[in-house]
Amino acid sequence: TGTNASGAHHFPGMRNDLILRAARGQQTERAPVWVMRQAGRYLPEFRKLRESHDFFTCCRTPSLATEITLQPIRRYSGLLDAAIIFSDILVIPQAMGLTVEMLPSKGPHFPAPLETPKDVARLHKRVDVHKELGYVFDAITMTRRELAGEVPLIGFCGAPWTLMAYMIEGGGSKGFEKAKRWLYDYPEESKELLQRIADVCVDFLVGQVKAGAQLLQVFDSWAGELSPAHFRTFSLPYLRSIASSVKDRLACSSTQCVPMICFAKGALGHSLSDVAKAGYDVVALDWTVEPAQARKVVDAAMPGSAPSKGAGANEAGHRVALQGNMDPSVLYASKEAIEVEVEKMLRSRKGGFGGEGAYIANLGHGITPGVDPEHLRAYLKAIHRYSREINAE
Ligand code: 1CP
Repeated sequence: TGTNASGAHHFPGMRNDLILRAARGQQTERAPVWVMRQAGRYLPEFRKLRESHDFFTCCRTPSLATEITLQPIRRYSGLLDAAIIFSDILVIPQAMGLTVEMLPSKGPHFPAPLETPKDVARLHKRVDVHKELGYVFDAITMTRRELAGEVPLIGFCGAPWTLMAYMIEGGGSKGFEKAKRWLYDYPEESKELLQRIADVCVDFLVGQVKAGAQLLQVFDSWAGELSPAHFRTFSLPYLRSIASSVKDRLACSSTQCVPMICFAKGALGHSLSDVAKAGYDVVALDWTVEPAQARKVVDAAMPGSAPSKGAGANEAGHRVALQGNMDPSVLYASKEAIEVEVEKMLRSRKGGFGGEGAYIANLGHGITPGVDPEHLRAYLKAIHRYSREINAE
């Protein structure tokens, strides 16, 4: 049947668990690597499939979502250390009752975004994630089976602030003025909305783990649009409560706890130490942060530097791991330049990420549509080569 007596799935054993060990703060023989947006538009096989299927149809059809998730794993066979389930952060606003379309070459579009707090009444009072987002859970379970233990599977969701920003702007935006105006004009109503989104995030992430996700990432892609004070008021508390609620809920249901990654893009210049203390196992860094500096700040931030736990330990008792952080634009440069940048990231004179453990290699944001897939291959190979070299020194 594929499920055991307690209703949990059983999947083939893992043949590569590097990323799970690194996420739990351990030293690994080389740095595991995956890339945000690795399943997507830069891949010709994805674009081909999209010619005959609408974007959200791909998300809602488990066999298509599984196929797209596996495309980069197949193409870069042996080079990627994780798969990320093909979906989008905007499935939560849909589940809450808003219509979201994906317009060709324009991106996400909400025909009727939230204009004033009165519009919040249009959202469903209670969201049953099994009913609204069960297709994501089915895609995760199917993908875990197909992966057959080759690499772990990452589940994800958007963070409350980033999702609220889309729900009010009605799509992508340069300055997020409408959403930021809410924070000044309607702070209490904003907090209520953020809390409602956070509650759905928790149910959704817990459901993903029960379906087979082995690692979770929360994407606060537009955290950097907020002032430091607004980040602390309107983003950080919800990031924190998502981590603690997901961990509590998974412990109660005795599903094994999975490591969680927090990506608060653009907010780490002012809030890295707060994010390090937010209850996540891994802090994802964008490219504006210096690797060695980040390691120092994160280790210093943790109250768990008690000798039993060691520097940088979190509630789970292990060192907070880092993920990142090459500028995705480097992938437009020559393969030689890519190798140079990878080596710098892992081993610079100022100290890189290499050799330290508790580290997952990635870009500082998603790979962009115009990148030559062979340049991504050069990046992945360089990570393997330099991190092995540095670890052996
Ligand atoms: O036409 C198409 O095929 C649409 C392209 C596309 C793809 C491939 C979109 C539209 N979303 C996705 C998939 C996607 N989105 C994944 C899949 C797994 C992966 O390979 O990583 C993930 C994790 C996301 C998450 C996502 N969606 C984020 C957070 C990550 C990030 O890059 O910051 C955000 C901000 C979105 C919104 C979104 N969806 C799609 C676009 C073009 C956008 C951004 C629009 C904007 O600029 O605001």
